[in-house]
Amino acid sequence: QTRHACLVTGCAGFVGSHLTDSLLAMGYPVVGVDIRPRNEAHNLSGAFGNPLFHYLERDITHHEVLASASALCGDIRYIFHLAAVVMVAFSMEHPELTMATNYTATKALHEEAVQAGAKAFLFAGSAAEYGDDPRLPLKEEYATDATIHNSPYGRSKYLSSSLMQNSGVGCSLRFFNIFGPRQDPSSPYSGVVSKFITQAVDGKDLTIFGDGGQTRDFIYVSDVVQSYLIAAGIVPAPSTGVAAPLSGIYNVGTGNSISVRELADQVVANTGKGSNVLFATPRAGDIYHSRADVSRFNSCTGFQAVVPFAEGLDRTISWM
Ligand code: UD2
Repeated sequence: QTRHACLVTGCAGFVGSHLTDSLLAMGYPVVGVDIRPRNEAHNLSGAFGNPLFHYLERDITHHEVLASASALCGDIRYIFHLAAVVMVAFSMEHPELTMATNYTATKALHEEAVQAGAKAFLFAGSAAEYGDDPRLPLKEEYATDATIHNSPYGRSKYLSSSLMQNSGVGCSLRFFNIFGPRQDPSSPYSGVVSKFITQAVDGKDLTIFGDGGQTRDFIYVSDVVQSYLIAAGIVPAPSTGVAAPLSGIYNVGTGNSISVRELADQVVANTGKGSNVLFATPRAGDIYHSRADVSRFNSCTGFQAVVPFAEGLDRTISWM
């Protein structure tokens, strides 16, 4: 069976590299686009040895990304668009760059994809599109222009998701807090799971911003990859057995949440180095509770996250 080629933008990142590896393992040719030079794309060490993989070092805001990618391996039918400014704090200081990267470039790539008659276009949406909406669990329709005042990041993701919805072509998966191996722990704004694990493995103290009662819906990266494959129509939906690309907006989370305090305690217990858990002032703009209503994606496809939180944590700790 012929496998159509895929484009993965942001392929050298945390989620993009896992998605790339899975597509290659299933025999799909992949053109990976990323702004990182090849020698800094450490997450792709497996992919680089694969003859099905083509790497294109490219800023996503440059023109005709799809045309350049197609020149490397012919007709591209599946587009996974993950390249983005990913840090909320950075977006506050660079609102224009954030909009250009996360919205304008998405619009341009989407237009190219529509013209080329692509089979599936998957956009990486975000829980940030809900701002600090206190209504839990968060339903897709809650995100509106009024919810996205928090950050240029949230605004740019919201506008791109709306583009998927309003054009009738393309799908936005709104991810909640993703964690797992390859998540970069090195910046002050890195995900809390990767930060806590690195600190605990090094025997350092963990710092909770606020009282630790804040909760998040943490989803393990392999579940996220599976959600992509189902939404693209590469893998059949568990409930129907039919493989077909989706359009519209879907939350992707577990539907459960745990507190940052519980997370810190579990990490310390599982790493066994006796780190202390300290408390500091809350982070500016932090939201308190976040949890996905996962019923829309679940009722369309039967998708459910399958990796229990504790197991995801163990796998991530083993990887460090
Ligand atoms: C996540 C996303 C972000 C955006 C946002 C939308 C990640 C890494 N970031 O931000 O891109 O989509 O959701 O709402 O997934 N914390 C500590 N100590 C630390 C680090 C963090 O207590 O050393 C707390 C932090 O104050 C927050 C919680 O842990 O209450 C989660 O922080 P995060 O940066 O992992 O993710 P979040 O939800 O702020």
